[in-house]
Amino acid sequence: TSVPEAEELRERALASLTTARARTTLLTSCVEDPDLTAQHSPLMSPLVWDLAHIGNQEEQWLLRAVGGREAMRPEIDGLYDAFEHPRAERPSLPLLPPAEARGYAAEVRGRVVDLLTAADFHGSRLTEAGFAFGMIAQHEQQHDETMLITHQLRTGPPALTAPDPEPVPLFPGPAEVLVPGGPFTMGTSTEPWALDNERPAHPVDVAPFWIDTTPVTNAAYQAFIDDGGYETERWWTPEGWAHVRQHSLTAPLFWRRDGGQWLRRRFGVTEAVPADEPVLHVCWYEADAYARWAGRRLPTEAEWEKAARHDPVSGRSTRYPWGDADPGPEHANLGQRHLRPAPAGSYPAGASPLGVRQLIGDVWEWTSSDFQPYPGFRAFPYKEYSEVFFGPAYKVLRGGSFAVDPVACRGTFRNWDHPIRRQIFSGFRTARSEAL
Ligand code: AVJ
Ligand code: FE
Repeated sequence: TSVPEAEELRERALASLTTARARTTLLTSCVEDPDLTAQHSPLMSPLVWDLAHIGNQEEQWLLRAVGGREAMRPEIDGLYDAFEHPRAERPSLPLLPPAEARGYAAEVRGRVVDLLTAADFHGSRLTEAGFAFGMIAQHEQQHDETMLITHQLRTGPPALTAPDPEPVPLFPGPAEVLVPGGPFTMGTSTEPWALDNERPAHPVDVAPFWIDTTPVTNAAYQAFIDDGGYETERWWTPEGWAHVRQHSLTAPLFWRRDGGQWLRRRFGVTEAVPADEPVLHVCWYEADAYARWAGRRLPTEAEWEKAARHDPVSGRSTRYPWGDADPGPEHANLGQRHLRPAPAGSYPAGASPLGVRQLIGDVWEWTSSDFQPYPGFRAFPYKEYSEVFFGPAYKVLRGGSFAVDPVACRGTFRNWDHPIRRQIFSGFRTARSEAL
């Protein structure tokens, strides 16, 4: 490594870790300690668990695996192992109290910063191009999104505020575009901080299809509700129908009907459901049923990525819909700058070459695909990040939400969850096959 290159990697690693920690600090200092140790939903950990888990993962990977240091507090590893204790169980564990959890995470970080000054970015596959540091920055940001979900589930007065996205001119359309058929490169072998499940790059042949130019809006989704969508069995898969019946689902999570209108609770504030915003907090079953009602379907994961990355002029797959430049505020609603998605049709500068908007940011988009490894997949650096989740129990989500930081967002980035999940910042867009 030349000196300037190593210096650049060091700065990028430090900046990414610092940005993540500022967000973690915000999310764990905007409420009083009892709100950190309480469980706001059985689906979520107490916030104080995420905080110490962030520190513990950083200690295990950066101080121990990269730095070769001894464990600081080996007795706590088990408490913060996500596989040892399901979320519902975590409040009853002898967790570090808030002040200790903060102190532990800060102590780990201080030692990581020391280690970074002498880091060798070509020492091993783990440190190549600063991968381990990037992985840990992404891990912290992913838990920050998880903590933001916990904040949304928490009841009581608002703890967080952020400016709303700028109002935008009405999106002129078209409502859908045709993505030409043919092969494209899916996944990556060159993006230095891409995680194991995004690798390797491989060709995928995709038949021509049409895809929505924006995510499905609340207004469009409300038309499905008003048309009796939740009461009509034929729009649902058998599992989806059983699920909506059993749980009496009638609308997205956090929606409530008040006389003639729909209201929703959003980070402690109740508001009228905004018509032009992408629908949020729907599960895969709801997204799939809506698409069938609309005479359409969810895109496959490969279709989504082709729409997001394939440049029809060069034939190359770009890092993002707008090209290879890192995301800026003009491209996408990312990084918790806002506490909501921007209206459908926002961010013209972030559009793909074919004019598909908001593929990155705003809402995670459900795809029709199960979470599966790419051909040639190798678990790295640990099986519990991706490999143990491969299979039909999880559906892939793409594109990232307003709560995703740019460090954890790429055209290749893959998220996954159970098809019943809707506390996550999930929405969708629809597609249809080109009639041949
Ligand atoms: C990729 C978002 C599904 O939160 O369960 C965090 C990320 N993995 N710690 C999750 C993750 C380990 C993961 N998701
Ligand atoms: Fe984790």
